[in-house]
Amino acid sequence: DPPEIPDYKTEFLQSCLSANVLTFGNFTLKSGRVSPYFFNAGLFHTGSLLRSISTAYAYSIIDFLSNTQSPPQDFDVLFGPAYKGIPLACATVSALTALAPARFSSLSYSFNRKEAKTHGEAGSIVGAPLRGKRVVIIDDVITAGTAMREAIGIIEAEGGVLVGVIVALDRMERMPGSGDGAADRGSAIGEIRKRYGVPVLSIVTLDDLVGLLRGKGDEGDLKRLEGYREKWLATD
Ligand code: OMP
Repeated sequence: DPPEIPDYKTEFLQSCLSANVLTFGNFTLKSGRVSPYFFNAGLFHTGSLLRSISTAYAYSIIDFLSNTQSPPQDFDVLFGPAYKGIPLACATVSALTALAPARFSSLSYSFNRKEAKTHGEAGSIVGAPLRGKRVVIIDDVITAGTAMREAIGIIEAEGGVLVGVIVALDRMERMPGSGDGAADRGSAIGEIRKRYGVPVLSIVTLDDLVGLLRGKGDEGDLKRLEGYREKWLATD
């Protein structure tokens, strides 16, 4: 039997706020957008925070697999793009195996080197080889989708078969280069779903964060968050 699913979304958001993984201020993003909040997964560096984030990823995957209408999609490798995806992939494979050993005990992880090696074992992948394997990518955040498209390119070049994507936070933003035209308002996540035909999961979304902050958080932070959301929110 699959394990019972606790309220992992709220628990996860609360641990993000208390560890300052989610912070409020003025942040220039990779896409050039200036955001009133930032999610820094690199701060999940203590043993208990690593357990907390990897357990939340694991519950999201198990939750999806036990609720999906389509036949549950098994996968062979959890791929964590360098650098931030590496500890996430390792810890989440371990968490999945602890929560559902029968299902996940032969699940592997792997990650890419940023620079290809020229000596010793060749190649740019460390961990399970990807050729012919069903691969799920694990990463921290999707904003405009650039980092994710790069990771998908690596999987394809290595001969892996992409079957899913999971991130901790879906910022629910539209893709880069978006003007104000209705056709340009698609989400980064929606584009990946359509183009590759795979599920894209997130532990939490910007909506979950806004929901938690309403009534609890700082009024000013909440206002800025809602304003930013209004400006960059995707329509699908
Ligand atoms: P995109 O490539 O635009 O989807 O941005 C995702 C990447 O931006 C993540 O992998 C992070 O490196 C970084 N990022 C964060 O870590 N946290 C945020 O809240 C926002 C970003 C970002 O720059 O958009």
